[in-house]
Amino acid sequence: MNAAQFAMASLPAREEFYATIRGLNLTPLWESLHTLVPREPQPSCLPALWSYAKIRPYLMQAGQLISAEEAVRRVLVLENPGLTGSSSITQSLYAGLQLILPGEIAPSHRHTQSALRFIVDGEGAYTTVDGEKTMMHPGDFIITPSWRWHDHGNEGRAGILEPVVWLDGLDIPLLRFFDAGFAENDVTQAQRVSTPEGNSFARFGYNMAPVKNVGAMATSPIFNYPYARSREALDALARTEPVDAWQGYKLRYVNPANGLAPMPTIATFLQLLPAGFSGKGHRSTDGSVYCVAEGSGSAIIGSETFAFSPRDIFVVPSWCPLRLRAQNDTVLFSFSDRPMQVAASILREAFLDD
Ligand code: GTQ
Repeated sequence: MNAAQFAMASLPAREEFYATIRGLNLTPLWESLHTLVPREPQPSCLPALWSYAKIRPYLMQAGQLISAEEAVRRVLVLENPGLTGSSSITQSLYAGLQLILPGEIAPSHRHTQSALRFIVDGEGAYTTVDGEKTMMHPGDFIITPSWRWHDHGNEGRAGILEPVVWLDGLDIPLLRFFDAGFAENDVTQAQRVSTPEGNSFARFGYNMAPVKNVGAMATSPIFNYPYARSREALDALARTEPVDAWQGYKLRYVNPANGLAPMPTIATFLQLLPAGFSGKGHRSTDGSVYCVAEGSGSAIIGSETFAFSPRDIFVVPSWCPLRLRAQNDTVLFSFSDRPMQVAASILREAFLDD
């Protein structure tokens, strides 16, 4: 048969054939090849921004409806409008805003999902990871490694008792994809603190490392990267080197034990955009979640423009160009699944001319 004959004869015959083989758990690749192997990424994930000012009243309302103890984690999930029902902000990552009120404890548990916290609002909360406690301050980037016990609490600070809110970022969708999720609850609500606060930072937080008993560490042994220090680094860069036309002054957080990202599945970044910055477009296959630490401006994501203010969160889908503008000095925290893509040698990025 020639091509024309195939086209003429085939349509009903093909449909019948597909129906028949469906019963044998078979499907024809040629009907879906272009979707399965696209010319370039076709994310279901959509550009979106969550205004903190709009969300905060609902978070506080949640605080009146359920306790942290009953909820286990009192979180409003930031669900991507293109991924409804999946509790995902990108195809591979989860994000949510967690609230803990003064006096509350979010009970100890552990899971194979890795978690990051970026502190958004309020003082006086802490997290304890495997018996080491760290206080949270706005802008701090805190890690909960895979399979480590962790509980969170809010005991106030210097007489201040206020709600504390942070952004949670987890690799929940990725572990769901691999069917590799395990979790268990601890026997106690709050762990006994067995390591004095600051011990991990003293060992690894000063460009030095212990000389004894350091094994392989897939996740960073620093579990609180304080904002004050990261901010200082960006400030010094802005004083001492020219600005990058695409990303301003952007640094990645590092696992000092191996030089890689702080977590095996999630990379994190902090960048400073000087007042008046108007960046060129950049795109990469690692869709990213941004949280505004300071300043205001706009994110042009694909063809949509989102004005941002402090504490807002926005998401940039894979391969979607991002252009950043800053009205005043702006600091953005961000995270993505970059380490997974680097490990698989599939990461692509492009710095555009405009
Ligand atoms: O704090 O352990 O937003 O287990 C989702 C799942 C936070 C946590 C989330 C979690 C946590």
